[in-house]
Amino acid sequence: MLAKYITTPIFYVNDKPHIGHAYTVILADVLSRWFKINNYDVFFLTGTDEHGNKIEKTAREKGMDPKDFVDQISGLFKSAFAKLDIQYSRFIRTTDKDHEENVKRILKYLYDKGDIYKGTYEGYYCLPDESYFTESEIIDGKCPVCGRPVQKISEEAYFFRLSKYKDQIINFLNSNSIIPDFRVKEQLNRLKNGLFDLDISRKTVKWGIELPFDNSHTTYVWFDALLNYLTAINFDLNKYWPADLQIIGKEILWFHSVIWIGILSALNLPPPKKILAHGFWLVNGQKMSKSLGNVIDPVLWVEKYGSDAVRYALISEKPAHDDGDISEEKLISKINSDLADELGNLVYRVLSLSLKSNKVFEGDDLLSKELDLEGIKNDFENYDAFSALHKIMDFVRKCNKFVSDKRIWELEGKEFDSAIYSLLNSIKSIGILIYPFMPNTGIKIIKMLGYDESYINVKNLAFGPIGPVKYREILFSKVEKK
Ligand code: ME8
Repeated sequence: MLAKYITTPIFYVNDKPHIGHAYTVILADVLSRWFKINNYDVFFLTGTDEHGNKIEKTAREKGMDPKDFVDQISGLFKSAFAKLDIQYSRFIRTTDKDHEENVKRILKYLYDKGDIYKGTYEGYYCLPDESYFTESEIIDGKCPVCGRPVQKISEEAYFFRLSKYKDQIINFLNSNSIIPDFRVKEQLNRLKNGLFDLDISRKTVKWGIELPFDNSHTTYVWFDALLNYLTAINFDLNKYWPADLQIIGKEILWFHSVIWIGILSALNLPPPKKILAHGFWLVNGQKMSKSLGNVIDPVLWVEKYGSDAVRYALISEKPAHDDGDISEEKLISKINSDLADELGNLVYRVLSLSLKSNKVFEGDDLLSKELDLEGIKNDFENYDAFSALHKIMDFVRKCNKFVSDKRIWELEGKEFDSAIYSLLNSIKSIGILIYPFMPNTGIKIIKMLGYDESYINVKNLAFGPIGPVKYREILFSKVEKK
């Protein structure tokens, strides 16, 4: 069985998950499920990033012990992901024992190899972003990423010889491995300012993994965090590394396309095959923030509209690499038009007609040519879930048009049979193809047609005798707009 290793970033546990976090894991889940129904052995990793100053500070502010605090918030991520039907292989936490051991083992290896050395760190630190900047990077004394004030600091620290691996990093950046490719230039431009060794330890932070060779320091949270991708597959590195796809948001591409590649090179490991840097969700054109009170909680949406609708709305709204706007109105209009009027309606009308005769349908294939299966497969190979979903929905629309144009409810005999044969097979294909996006809907469709869940596999897409239909149900009801 061919293996596929797909990862998401591990999320900071300073607050509960919002719709942006939900999007990343949904995208990873959609792609993972596609490869699963193509008979790949998929390892899908997600989890939480739990060390560092910011988290320790947030915990203290809440009067909590950091460990109790991270347990609580990590639990919220886990339960949100369960509600969103995220079928991960492992939910890793950087406080997991095996991860802490792995980080120490790797640090020791790099230290013994001479790739980690002691020096003095001088620079500027942005606490909310857990990021360090040089004098030339900060803008008017503010963080170049978030615009908040930075602190000047000078302290003893251990450094990772990132500069030693510049060639490998540049090779990676030029290797066609980043989606979308226009982001490569941004990283190469930033590299022109020089590539400095990375300070990877903190004396001042207590909530972190101690360095195995100097216990007065803890490991810088990003160095600790990136290694999660290896901890999770330590049991079979040969099989799963290099990762096939590492999905991240565009704001952390530097960490993944430069620092991470440097660390991997030092470990003599190849870089990931692809990194997909997706864009950001805005709400009415604005960044989500607590102070604006516009943070969308995915769990509330799932409770109101179901996880399939939320998954559908996010994936269909924009190509992954773009920024986009999301709102409850948009979600509702997608439920009403795409899911109730198009998909739900197609399944309900065709199955209602089929149920009138309790038989196996055979006949001429009048519809499979309308399905761009090659295009869909190709989109998935390019990790373009947005484009694949639109092709599937185009097919749904074509099937509805076929029903109306042919007035199939008026057909009889062989003509009726061929129409129903074609439509039931099309609906079967739609059930299988829509499953990665909307697993509950895919399963419902397949069950109505008389198959069980294990039938959901790309090898079962071919048209053939079909029926009798078991039952029919309404997949999506319209939601009234307030
Ligand atoms: O950066 N729109 O964690 P994080 C879309 N722990 N996606 C969004 C988003 C938005 N508005 N906001 C966040 C970290 N995301 C580190 C990662 S990996 C070794 C360590 C998503 O909790 C997006 O995927 O800040 C982004 O990369 C991730 O959440 C950052 O989550």
